[in-house]
Amino acid sequence: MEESRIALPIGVTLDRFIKNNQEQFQFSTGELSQLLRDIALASKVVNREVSKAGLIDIMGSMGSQNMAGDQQQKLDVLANIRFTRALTKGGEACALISEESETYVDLNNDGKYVIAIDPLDGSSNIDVNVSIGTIFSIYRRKSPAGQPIQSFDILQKGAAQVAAGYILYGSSTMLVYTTGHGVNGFTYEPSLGEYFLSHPNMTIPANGTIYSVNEGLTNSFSEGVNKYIYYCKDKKYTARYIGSLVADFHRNMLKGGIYLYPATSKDKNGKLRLMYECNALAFIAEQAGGKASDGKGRIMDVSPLDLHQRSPLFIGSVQMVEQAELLIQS
Ligand code: AHM
Ligand code: MG
Repeated sequence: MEESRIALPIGVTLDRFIKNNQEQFQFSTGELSQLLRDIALASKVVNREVSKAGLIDIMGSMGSQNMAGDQQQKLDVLANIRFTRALTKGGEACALISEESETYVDLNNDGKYVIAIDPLDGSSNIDVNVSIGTIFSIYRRKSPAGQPIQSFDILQKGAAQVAAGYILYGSSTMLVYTTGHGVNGFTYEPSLGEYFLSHPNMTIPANGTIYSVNEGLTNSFSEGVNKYIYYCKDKKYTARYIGSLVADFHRNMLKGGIYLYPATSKDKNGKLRLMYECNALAFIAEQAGGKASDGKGRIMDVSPLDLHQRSPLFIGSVQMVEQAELLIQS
């Protein structure tokens, strides 16, 4: 019988890609490369658990809440453990902050890097078999060594990120990351246990026709935000909203679009976290030629004051984000 699938040529693995591009890093000692490899390894373990979620008893709520008051899912907790362990072993990081942990996790005091992570984003979608993701940011600490100082080493602006990325556990699993030299995407081949370069030099179309927002909240958005939503409807744009930021962002990055989670009358700073969600995706968006704003200005220029600070987010195709800013500020 004739083989109906087209075999792709053996591609570049993530490991080889990281190694080949190591000299692009500002401080190319190999430690940042190792951190990226550790994150990739942990994501393979999480991927295995996510893909078995219907079969083994890891779906559903832990019955506990994280510090932001959200219900923790078992998989949230597991993913947090997997990434924390993977990043502890190598000694490259001095601190880890996570959406699932109240305070920072003290790692190796000689480590040069600080990691911010949302181990499992879109967690309300776990039980219903919808795409979820992991989001991470890597910063270089400012103090030379010793116990990291939260206000100095950890609470850095997004503009200080040295790397950022996400893993999308979807119809296939993808890892997308940047170190400030463009954005590259890798698809996981489960039978080989490897990520392969599948989306080199990713760019976001400058304009698009998709808008992604929780429209059920329009009554609590500002007039300016609603003006932009009416603008999208007038233009007959397509509404697409999964409720998993990574999945919504990834689709819009490939096809052109905008994702918005504005402030609401209840949540004055919106829902998303600056350090775990907004900054990482903002870095990727900008590196792909897109834009990320909090409605007033560039997300990556915001000075964080708190580990779990929230921020409104408008992100995606540059022309769409600029149009949204224009109407919000009018
Ligand atoms: P989480 O980190 O607790 O999963 O929350 C973040 C998620 C995003 O992935 C998603 O875009 C948003 O919350 C959906 O929120 P809502 O249900 O209010 O539309
Ligand atoms: Mg999240």
